[in-house]
Amino acid sequence: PAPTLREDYRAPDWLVPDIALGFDLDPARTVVRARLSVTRNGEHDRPLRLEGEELELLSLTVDGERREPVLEDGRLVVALGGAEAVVETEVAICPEKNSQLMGLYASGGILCTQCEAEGFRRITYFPDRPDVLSRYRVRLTADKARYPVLLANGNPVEQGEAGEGRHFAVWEDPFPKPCYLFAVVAGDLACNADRFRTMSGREVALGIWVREADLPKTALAMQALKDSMAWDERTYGREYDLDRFNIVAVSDFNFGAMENKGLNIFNTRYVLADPETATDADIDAVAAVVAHEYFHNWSGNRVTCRDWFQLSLKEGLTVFRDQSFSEDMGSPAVQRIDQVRTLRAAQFPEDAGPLAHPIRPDSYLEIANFYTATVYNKGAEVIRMMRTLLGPERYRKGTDLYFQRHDGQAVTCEDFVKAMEDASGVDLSQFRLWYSQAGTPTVRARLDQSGGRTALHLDQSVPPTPGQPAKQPMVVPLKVALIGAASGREISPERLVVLREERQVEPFANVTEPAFLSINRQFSAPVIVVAERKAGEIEALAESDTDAFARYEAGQELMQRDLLAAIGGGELRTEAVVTAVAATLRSNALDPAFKADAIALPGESLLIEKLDAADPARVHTVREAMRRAIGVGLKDDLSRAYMGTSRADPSSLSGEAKGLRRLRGATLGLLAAADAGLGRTLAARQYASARTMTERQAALMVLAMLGGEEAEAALADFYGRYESDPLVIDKWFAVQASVPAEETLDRVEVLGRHPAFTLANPNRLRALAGSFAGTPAAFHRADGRGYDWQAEIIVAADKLNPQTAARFVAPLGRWRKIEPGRAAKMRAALERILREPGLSKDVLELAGKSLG
Ligand code: HT7
Ligand code: ZN
Repeated sequence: PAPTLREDYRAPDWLVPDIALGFDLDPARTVVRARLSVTRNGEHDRPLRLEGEELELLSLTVDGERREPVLEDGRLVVALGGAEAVVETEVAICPEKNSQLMGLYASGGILCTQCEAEGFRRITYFPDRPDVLSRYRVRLTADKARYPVLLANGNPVEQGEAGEGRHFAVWEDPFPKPCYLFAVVAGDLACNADRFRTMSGREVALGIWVREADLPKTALAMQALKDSMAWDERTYGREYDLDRFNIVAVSDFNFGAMENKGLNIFNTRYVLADPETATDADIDAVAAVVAHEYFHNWSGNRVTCRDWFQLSLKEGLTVFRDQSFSEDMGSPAVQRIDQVRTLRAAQFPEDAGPLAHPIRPDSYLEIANFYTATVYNKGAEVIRMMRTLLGPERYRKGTDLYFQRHDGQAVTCEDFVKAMEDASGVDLSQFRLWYSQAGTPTVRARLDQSGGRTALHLDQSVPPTPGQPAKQPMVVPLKVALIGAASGREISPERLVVLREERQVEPFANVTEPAFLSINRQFSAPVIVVAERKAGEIEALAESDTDAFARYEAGQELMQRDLLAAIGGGELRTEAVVTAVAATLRSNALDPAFKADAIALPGESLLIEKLDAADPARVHTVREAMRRAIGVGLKDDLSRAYMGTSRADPSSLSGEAKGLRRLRGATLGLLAAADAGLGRTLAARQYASARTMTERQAALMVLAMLGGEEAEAALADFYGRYESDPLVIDKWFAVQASVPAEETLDRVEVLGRHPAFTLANPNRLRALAGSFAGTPAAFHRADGRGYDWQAEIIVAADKLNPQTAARFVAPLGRWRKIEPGRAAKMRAALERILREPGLSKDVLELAGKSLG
C-alpha cells in the first residue's frame, strides 16, 4: 500500500454541512440510512467520493432519484452536476462481528461506536476526513428491553415507541463537527446523574452511564469531571457549551477513552474505580483521563485538526492541559516526576529507534499507528516549552487568541504557533523545528569556574532519525540555578537559559565561590542532559538541590552512573547510592510520595536504552544487586519507614495517604530484595490485611517475584476474590507476566490458555502481552522464546484487531539496543510476522519499519 503524505493535502472537493442519520439497531444486522446535504467546495468538476469499509450497500439516491452505485477501491463515487445535492445511502453492518472495535460494535451487551481516526467509514459512506464539518441529526431505533437507553451527541429532541417492542430517540448536535467525533450508544445502562453550573450560570446535566452494578464505582470519575470543568474555566477561560455531558463506560476499547462531542466513550478502566479494587495510580489515571477527554471539548472539538498529520495539535495541547490539571490538583513535583518517567520509558526509546517520527509526522501507512508517545507526550512537552518561553500571561493570551480565531475550524499546528506568536510578539521561527525534527536532542553542559569567573558552556546535537540524516539546532529552554558547593544554597537563583546555537556560553556574573550545576529544572526541555560533574557534585545535588525535580534527577543520575559502570564490567559500587537513599529516608522535609520516587532505581528498560549492546540478564543481575545492597545496608531505616506507612488512612485519597502507600510499596520491595524470608512474611501479612488495592497489589507483586507457596496461595486467593471483576483480573494477569525472570514465559504461555484470557478484549491482551514485553528480564530470554511467543500473539491478535495487535510490535523493534545473539532472534521474529499472509496495514507498517 502507498503511504499518505502530509504535503499532498488538498481541501475537500465537497462539503457536507448537514447530515441526517437513521439507525435501525440490531447486533446482527443494523441498517444505517444517511442523508447528506452536500455542497461543491470551489470550482472543479470532480465527483463526490465517499469512503466506506465493510458496508453492504443497499441503495443510493441523488436528489431523490435512484442511482446505480459506482465503487472504486471501496469508495462510492457519485457524479454530481450542480453546486449542491442531497445524497442518500442505505447500508447494512454487523456490529456483533466487528472485532476491530472501530465503527459500530458490541461490547458486553452494549452497542457503541469508535470513529477516530477512520471508523465512521465503517458505519456509512462519507468523506471521512477531519476537515469536513457537519451538523448531525440522529434517529436511533432499537429493541426497548435490550437497549432501554439510546444516546448520541448533542441534545435529545424526541423519543417514543416504534412498535414491535422497539423504541426510538432523536438527538441533534448544534455544533458542526468532523465525523470522527460522532458517537451513538445503546444499552441497558444506569446513570450517575449530577449537575454543573458554568461560569456564565448555565446548568449542565452530567451523566456517567455504566452497568447498574458498577454505579458505586463512578463517584471518583464524576468528581474529576466537575473539577475539570471548573479548572478549564479558571485556567483557560473555557466554558462547556452543550446542555448535557455524558460519559459511557464500555469494557472492550482500543484506547483509554474518546472525546466524542457531548458523549465521551470510555474504557471501563478509566471510569470505574474505588480504593478496594483500583490502586491509587489507577485512581489518578481515571481523573487524568476524564480531564483529558473533557478538555478536548475545546482543544480538539471546537477547534479541530485539518488532517491527521496535525494530530498533535489536539493531543499535545490536551495532554499538556491534563498534566497541568493534575499538577494543580496534587503535588507538582511528584506529578512532573511521573510525567518524565513516562516520557523516558515510552517516548525516548521511540525517538531513538526505527519508529522515530516528528510530533507532526510527514507520512503514514496507517494513521492509527501514530497515536504515539511522540505525538502525545513529546507534543505536550513542546506546548510546555512554549509556555515557558512566553511566560504564563502571554501563553494564556495565545490560547485565547487561538480559540477565538479558530473556533469552528479545522486547523494546523502552524495555526497554533502563529496564534502564540501573534498574541505574544515572540518570534517562534526556530522553535518550529520541534514540529518537524524527530529525535531527542542531547545537551552537553559544563560549568567553567576557571580564572575567577563562572560560565555555563552548552552544546547540543540532535541524532539522525529515519529519513532525517542531518538536523538543525533547536530552541532549548533550560531552567538553571547554581548551588553553592559549600553552603548547599542557591547562589545564583533559577533563570531561564535559552540554548539556540550549536554551542553557547552563558556567563554567571558575581559567582565566585565553587558551585554545582542544577540544570533542566522541572524538566524544562525534553532533552538528554549530559553534564560534566565535579567530584561529589551529584551526591550533593541529590541531597540538597533546591528544585525537587532536579533533586530527584540527581539521585537517578547517581544510581544510573554506578549501575552502568557495573553493567559495563566494573565493580558494583553502592556506597554513594546507599548514602543518598538513607538521607532521603531520614529526611523530615520530604513528603512520602517524593521519597518513594527517589528511592526507586532506574528501570531495566531505561538502563538498556543507555547501552549499545545490552545483555538484559546482566542488567537485571546488577540492578538486583544494587537493590539488595540498599536493602541490606538500610534494613533498619527501611523497616522503620515501612512500619511508619501503616498509618496511611485506607479511606483517604489525600496526597499524604497516597504518598504513604506509595512509600510502603517501595520500602517493601527493597526489604524483600535483601531478605526473601522477611519479604515473604511482610508481603503475606500486608496482602492478607490490605484494605486498599494499592497495598494488596504491591504485596502480591512482591510475593509473585519471590515465588513459592505463599505466592501461589496469594494468586489463587486474588483470583477467587475478584473473579467477577474484569479490571481486577487484568491485574492478576499483569502481575504474573511482570515477574522479572526467564521462567515467566512458562507461566505466560499457560495464562494464554487460561479460560479467562481472550485476544478479543484489548485490556486483557495488554495485561498479558503488554506486561510481558515490558519486563526485560522475562521478555529477553536468551533462547529467544519470549520473542516467538510475542510474535505468535501479534499474528493471532492481528486477525481480530489490527490496531491493538500493532501496539505490541515496538518491543521487538528495539533489537538495535540488544546484544547480537538476542538481536538476531528478535529480527527473526519480526521477519516471521512479515511473512504472515493477510497481515494488516497496521502491523505491516510497524514490523517493516522495525526491521529497518
Ligand atoms: N482522541 C482519542 C483517540 C482514540 C483512538 C485512536 C485510535 C483508535 C481508537 C481510539 N480511541 C480513542 C483519545 C484521546 O486522545 O483522547
Ligand atoms: Zn486526546
